[in-house]
Amino acid sequence: MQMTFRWYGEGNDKISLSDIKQIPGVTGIVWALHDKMPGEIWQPSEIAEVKRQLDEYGFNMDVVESVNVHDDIKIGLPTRDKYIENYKQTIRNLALFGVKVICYNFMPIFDWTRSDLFHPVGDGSTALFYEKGMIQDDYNAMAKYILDFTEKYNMSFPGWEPERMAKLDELFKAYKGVDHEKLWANLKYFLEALMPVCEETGIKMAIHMDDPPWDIFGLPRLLVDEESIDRFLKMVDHPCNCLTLCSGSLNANPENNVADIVRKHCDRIAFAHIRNVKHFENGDFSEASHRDCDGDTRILDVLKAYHDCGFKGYIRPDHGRHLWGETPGNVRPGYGLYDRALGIMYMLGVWDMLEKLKGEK
Ligand SMILES: [Mn+2]
Repeated sequence: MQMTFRWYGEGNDKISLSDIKQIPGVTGIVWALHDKMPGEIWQPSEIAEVKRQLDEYGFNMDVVESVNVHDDIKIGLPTRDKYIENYKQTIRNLALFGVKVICYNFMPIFDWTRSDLFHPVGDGSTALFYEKGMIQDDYNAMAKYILDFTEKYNMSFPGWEPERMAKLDELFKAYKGVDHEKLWANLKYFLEALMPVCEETGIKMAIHMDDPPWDIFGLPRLLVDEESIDRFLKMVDHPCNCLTLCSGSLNANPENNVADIVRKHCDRIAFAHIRNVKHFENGDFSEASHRDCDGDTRILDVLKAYHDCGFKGYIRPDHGRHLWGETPGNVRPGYGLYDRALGIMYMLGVWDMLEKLKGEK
């Protein structure tokens, strides 16, 4: 297991590389060129600049999250081939700098979705929250909440580019007719086109689970449970076609047993997101600390499953709560410093103990 930490880049993240360096056990930074629009080629000179910054602190740049997929590819428009060619070129350019894993998602229009970004947890901290009743029919209300927030605090969220969101109605029109089967077919087309370049460069494509793992606003979502993950891996049965297994995304549906999925597909998990989720009876959920008993994801079982499988891939704390003065405007929702650092120490504590017990056997 290789511990990593997501960082939004110089001038785009209040957390510094020097801060991250002080968290024990972190060897790599999960990074991206956040000013790139989906479909644009990432240029070697731009990647080189990030590499220079990370080298200064001895961090590797093995994992990119995300290279976003252009809507034309997801919709399956004739123009998709041009964007797929661009994606291939980005893969080749990233390989020049030693990148090993590209995390991406294939969610139509919206990326992760929440109804409250700073919901009180009850102990003075706040966390991302999903109120089921609020995310039903009116996509404009939800999008307005997120976009007003980004505008007020002068932030941009990956997958929530204002340029795209300004054309929401148009996007919904373009996705009309893209049902589950069509979206599966478009995902297959995309991956089959990429696999030869992945093979040539050794880069793994690691799809992120859909968050939350069910259809929203009438839009189909694919990577939602064990069955759909099985289907995905079989559909393009190639060692470079991998998963970013996000425990929090999957466990937003309490029926999903994340540890079972880890054991079943460990060799195809390139990147592990560890996050804990607390469920409420009405279907709402809140994100929680990484400690097993603070949520319902069974973090200990998940970590044990990775350990039992001899997991060699990358892992990171996913979202964290906002603590100790982290408030709207001075922290990226879900991506504060403190709770993610605490999460790392919790995970490393569990892992070190599992290693020790293995050694004593
Ligand atoms: Mn995740």
